[in-house]
Amino acid sequence: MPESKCGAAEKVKPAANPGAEKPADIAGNISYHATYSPHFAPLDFGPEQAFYATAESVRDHLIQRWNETYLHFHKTDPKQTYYLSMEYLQGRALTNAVGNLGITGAYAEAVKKFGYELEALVAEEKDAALGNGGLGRLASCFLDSMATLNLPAWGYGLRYRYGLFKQRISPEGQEEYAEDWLDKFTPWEIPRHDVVFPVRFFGHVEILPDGTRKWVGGEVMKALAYDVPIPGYKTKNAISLRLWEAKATAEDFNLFQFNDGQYESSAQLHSRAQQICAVLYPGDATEEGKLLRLKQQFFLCSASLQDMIARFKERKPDRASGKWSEFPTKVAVQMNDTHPTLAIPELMRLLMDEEGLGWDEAWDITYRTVSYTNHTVLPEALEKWSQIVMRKLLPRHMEIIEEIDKRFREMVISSHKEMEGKIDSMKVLDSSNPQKPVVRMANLCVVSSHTVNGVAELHSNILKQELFADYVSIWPNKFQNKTNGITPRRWLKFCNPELSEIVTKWLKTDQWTSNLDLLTGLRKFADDEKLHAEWASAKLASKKRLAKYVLDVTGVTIDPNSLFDIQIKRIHEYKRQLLNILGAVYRYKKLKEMSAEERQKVTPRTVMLGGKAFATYTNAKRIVKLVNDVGAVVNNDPDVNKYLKVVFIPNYNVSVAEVLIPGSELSQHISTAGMEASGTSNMKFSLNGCVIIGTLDGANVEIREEVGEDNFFLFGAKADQIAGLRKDRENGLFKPDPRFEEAKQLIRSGAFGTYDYEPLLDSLEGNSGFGRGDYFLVGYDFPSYIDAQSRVDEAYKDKKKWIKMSILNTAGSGKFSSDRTIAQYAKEIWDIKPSPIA
Ligand code: T68
Repeated sequence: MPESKCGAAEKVKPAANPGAEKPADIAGNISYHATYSPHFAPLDFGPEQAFYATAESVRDHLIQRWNETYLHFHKTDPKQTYYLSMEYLQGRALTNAVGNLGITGAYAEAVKKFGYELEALVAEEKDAALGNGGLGRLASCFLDSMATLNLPAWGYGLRYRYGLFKQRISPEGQEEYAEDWLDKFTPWEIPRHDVVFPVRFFGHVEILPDGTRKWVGGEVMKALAYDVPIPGYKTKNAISLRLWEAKATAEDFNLFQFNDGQYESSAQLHSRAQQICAVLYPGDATEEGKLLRLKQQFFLCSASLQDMIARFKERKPDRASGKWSEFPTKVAVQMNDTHPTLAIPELMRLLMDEEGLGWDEAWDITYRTVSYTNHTVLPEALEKWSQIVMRKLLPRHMEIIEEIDKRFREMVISSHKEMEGKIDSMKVLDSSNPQKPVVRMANLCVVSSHTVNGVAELHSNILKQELFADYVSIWPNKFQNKTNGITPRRWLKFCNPELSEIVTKWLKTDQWTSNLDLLTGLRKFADDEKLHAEWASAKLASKKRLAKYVLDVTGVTIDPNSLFDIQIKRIHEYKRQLLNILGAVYRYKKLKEMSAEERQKVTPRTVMLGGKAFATYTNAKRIVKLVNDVGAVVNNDPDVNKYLKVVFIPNYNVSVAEVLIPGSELSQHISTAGMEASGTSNMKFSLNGCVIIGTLDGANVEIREEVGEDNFFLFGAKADQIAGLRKDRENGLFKPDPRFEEAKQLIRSGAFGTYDYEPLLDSLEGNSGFGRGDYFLVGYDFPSYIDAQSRVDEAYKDKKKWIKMSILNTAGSGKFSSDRTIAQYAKEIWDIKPSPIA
């Protein structure tokens, strides 16, 4: 072997049991990759190069397991679930991969031989941020659980060139930049040049002599698969996240035009193909933007369904000649919100037009195959696509949707006469505005899926009682709840090693990592002083790490002995970051009014907020600006900055969350009741021994039940009061609390700068009107929020009490493992069973 940049290079075949591999062999394998899978000059072996070589060495193990799992599923032909999602927020993969494979220690030792700490190499990896927020991260937690539970299940998504934007904070506020996660290369994907499907757009429908219909013409692109192996925890199974990329072919390249100097027109289809996977959520303010999003959605659905059908046939070749009734016994398709709804008409089209089935048979198969998860009840977030755009882009699908709509209406009239009056709101096509007829995607999902689920008890009840109430009388058994969950591996074991060692020590087992209910075993030690001491020291270690991070990224020094109070999530008015910052403004004002002696009795607090505002969501961006402006004043005010700091954490993403959550003591989940479907960061905080201040909304309700009322700071209106409170407000019956007026007044006075906050503050005023009338009830909930915050301050003074609350939060988090959620989906929706490789 030649001498490489990092010593002798020896290719070592990955051991059948990765845990048995010696650090020296691992080091040899890493140097092999540095030499023979080079991405850099041969003499370089800095942290970045070391990261890539290490990741490639880990990838050998992943590929081995992924191959075995693929073959195993191929041979045993189990029923398999396909999770269709436009988003996956995977974050970094290295820690998770070595952790799930059980080889963290050996790899840490191996990289030491090159003078590196594993943590330092881990930090070289860019986050895969192919998602916006909760919905995308949920999909990633689900993949981890599917693999861990040995379920035959895969994820399908898109390989966006640029994922969620990078956020920078300037004096003007948030700025967005393309996040180039593929800038160099990602070691975690396997390009599958053998897995390619055509996907058509535009064109027209032709009627063949036998009366069948066929979609022809238009433009055809190729979907190329990239497989990301997803290892299970302490199991041999590794499943696939299959991401599609759009490509044009050499035939689409006009060499004549190119040689004639017409460079742009020579490669038009290539550039249109590139647009499809260029960015996650391209802006949809323009017609072009809307069309592009619809193309993305269809691209995902069409490629994935063709792939599923190919696999269905491949596993038993005699199926090719028509055992279609078996399809729903072998394939379950879960639609992650309405974004992949086009899977419904696409499956119908493939079965009818490509495979020759009749409507009834195709419909029966489709209905038994697909199910739908709803993640929001906000009316503006319920997708509606223009029928005109849809007919142009997908003419055959539009015909199929029209037929689904027609048959649904006929069914209601013939079998549910009592619901006839409700047809207008239930039907799929809404043509009430003849200028802008639309397809209601959620209605299409409900009508065509065998099961519809919400993501927390409260949310699922709202679906049944409000949003989808009319359908319940037609299909009483179609609606279910599947309370969300999070993977305890990433969100406790790997991100908070100090706390997880303590948990393992006191429970005398590490089995909690795959059986999270075992955490209840901590309850009996909730008053144990030794545990308290260990718990407090683990928390302090995480707080110090967080304080260092904050200093690095913001330049603000924060005191690890102050109460760390965190709110991190997408910036949205319903999530009420504005309530949080108004509370901080009020706290600042009171501190200013106090004497120096009085201040000394105050519980010092560090309020941290982080999150991205959608680029065109002006009020959300104003909130980001306000948080930063308040921070700049408060943090530099020598009278108060020992007692209060306000920090905006820039560019919040999965790896930032992995530093913030372990260091948190109080976290805010303060949405207007009924508006947050579930929330999942609330589960992560609580699991890490952080106490929640929150409304009775989404999964907060269940968290509070599990951890106990005394260990949760509750405030605010309840979901069933909201409509009435809004009505009261419209009738001029709302009397604002003077404290609320004081906070707004201080901002208006210019205490935090001269930026025009009026539109934001104005949204909290008046009794009604567009962008006014305090739709999210910040003013109504403000006094009870401030009171709850005072209870927090008091509780924190009693260290023993606080630690106990913290322990009981962790102890009560067992229910919120995504293993539990996925086991329920597997049994109650998908009807699939674990299939471990031997
Ligand atoms: C979130 N939804 C819910 N949506 O808001 C959250 N929407 O309560 C829940 O915990 C989470 O889903 C998981 O169930 C989203 O994250 C989106 O990101 C989204 C994206 C595009 C269009 C609509």
